Amino acid sequence: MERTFLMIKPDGVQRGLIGEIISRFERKGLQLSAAKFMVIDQELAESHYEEHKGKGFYEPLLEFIASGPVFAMVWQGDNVIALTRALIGKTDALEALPGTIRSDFAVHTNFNLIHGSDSAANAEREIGLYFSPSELVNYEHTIQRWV
Ligand code: IDP
Ligand code: MG
Repeated sequence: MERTFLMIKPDGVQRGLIGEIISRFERKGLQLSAAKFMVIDQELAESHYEEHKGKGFYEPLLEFIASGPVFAMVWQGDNVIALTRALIGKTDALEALPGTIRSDFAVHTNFNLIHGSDSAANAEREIGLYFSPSELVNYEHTIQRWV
């Protein structure tokens, strides 16, 4: 069982896509472990995206990600990191495969709707930035044996 951090960005919230996006993970058979509707401050934005510091899109990205509410989540399931990255699609909307979230709804790379952890190490780091251990809900997800 693996965990990942997923976050609907300010553009996804403003476009009314929270339900649409979450339903894709639910239908896949993944298990929701935590969720929080919040506005990111500058310090959290910098920590989240520290790997991109110095890149051309870094400063606009920080401004964008803190520009309005986001919907932060933890999901779990077998291979959940790779599975959710596949459902999300490539970073550039032009390269995202049809049927993925970014292909279906995004036009520009800087408004690509959702963040998803790209490795187990980053997932644990990002979960820790947004959630305390007590906010992760442990429960039996009865469909797991059918997926
Ligand atoms: P990812 O979200 O698919 O993991 P990363 O390479 O980690 O993509 O980039 C983080 C975020 O930075 C992207 O989701 C996107 O919002 C933004 N970004 C990345 N590359 C570009 C770019 O070339 N132009 C504008 N924004 C970018
Ligand atoms: Mg990334």
